[in-house]
Amino acid sequence: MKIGIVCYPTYGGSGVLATELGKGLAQKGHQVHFITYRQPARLTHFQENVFYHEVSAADYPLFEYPPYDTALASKLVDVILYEKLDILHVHYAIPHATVAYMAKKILLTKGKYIPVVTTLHGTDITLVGKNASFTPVVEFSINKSDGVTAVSESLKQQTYDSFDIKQDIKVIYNFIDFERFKKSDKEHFKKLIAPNQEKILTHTSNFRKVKRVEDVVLIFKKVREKLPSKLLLIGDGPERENVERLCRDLQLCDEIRFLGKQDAVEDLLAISDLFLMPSASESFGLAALEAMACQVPVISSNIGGLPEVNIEAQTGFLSAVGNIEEMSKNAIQLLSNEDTLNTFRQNALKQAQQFSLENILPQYESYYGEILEKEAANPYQVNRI
Ligand code: GMT
Repeated sequence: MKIGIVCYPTYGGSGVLATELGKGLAQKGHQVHFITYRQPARLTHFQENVFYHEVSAADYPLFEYPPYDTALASKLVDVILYEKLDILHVHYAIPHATVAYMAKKILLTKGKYIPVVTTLHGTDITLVGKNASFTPVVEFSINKSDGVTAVSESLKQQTYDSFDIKQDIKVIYNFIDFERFKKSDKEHFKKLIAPNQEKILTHTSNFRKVKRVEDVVLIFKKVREKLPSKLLLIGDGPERENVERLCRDLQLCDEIRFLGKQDAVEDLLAISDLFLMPSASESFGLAALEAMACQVPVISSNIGGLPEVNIEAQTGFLSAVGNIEEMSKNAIQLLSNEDTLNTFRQNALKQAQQFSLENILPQYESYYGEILEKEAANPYQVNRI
């Protein structure tokens, strides 16, 4: 198949997932064309069957906001026609599903039909989509997609609850590449961070408010009162300054390392004992899955899709958003008993294996097949209007 992929090229979960999906499909012999405004963060090396097309929105003094949507639609029309793509898969509804619809309509006037699959990732529904000013556009664009997937049952339900959706939404979970995310021996590295065998707690995110990174620090403070430990904060974003200030106020700066955006997250997970994800909203929690694949148990909130990933009292513990007391109690209990910790490590790996690339990728392939067959059976009726 010749597949076009549109996503945010940043370090966010949706961009990571879309890029890994494209790379996986290319490895299986499909031709994959990424159409984004910047080279996706995880598309760093040359790979057979992978192509990249950059969208550049014109910058002209008249435009207060560069017209990205128009530029993307034009690029889609051009690439889909020239490369003769079979299907377009857009990640994140806003504005990608809307722009895809526009490109589809333009292409019809040129005698080309392109089916569009939209994958909902979370904040496009839970935060942005629910902003009343976006609702009509998001709802329309989802309904006009030829196929719609969501990354968890919880997100699927939230989408039905928030919008008037006429489409069947198929749940295809996020996945993990075990070639990359696996426990490896990084003892030398561990000694640098935790010279006295302190426990290592880790958090990865884009430091947006929704991630509640301050809770991570407060949980760590309580853990540290009972157990010698260190905290690794990976990633960067708008809340970083506040979090740094909190660390200073609590006099924890010597115990906490701000590592910024890291490419080799797996090396840091390899030396971690516990992963913290106290988010206020999380449609799936790809970062938690990455940790589990590296045999790191998870203390998380029980929100959104997290209970579908992190299993209570098996792979970690889940608490109500903001329940720092309970999260730290569970963390201390888990870290205090080496046998229990090892059992949780094994459980985390086993649970993560259900979300392997090998299990999930064929689900996307057969979904594309279904959409294309539907179109072939009914060429003039399927969603062309
Ligand atoms: O978490 C973020 O802020 C990034 C966001 C994105 O769209 O890039 O992540 C969302 O998509 C990920 C991949 O499907 C999910 O694993 C995250 O749970 C989801 N984030 C939220 O729902 C807050």
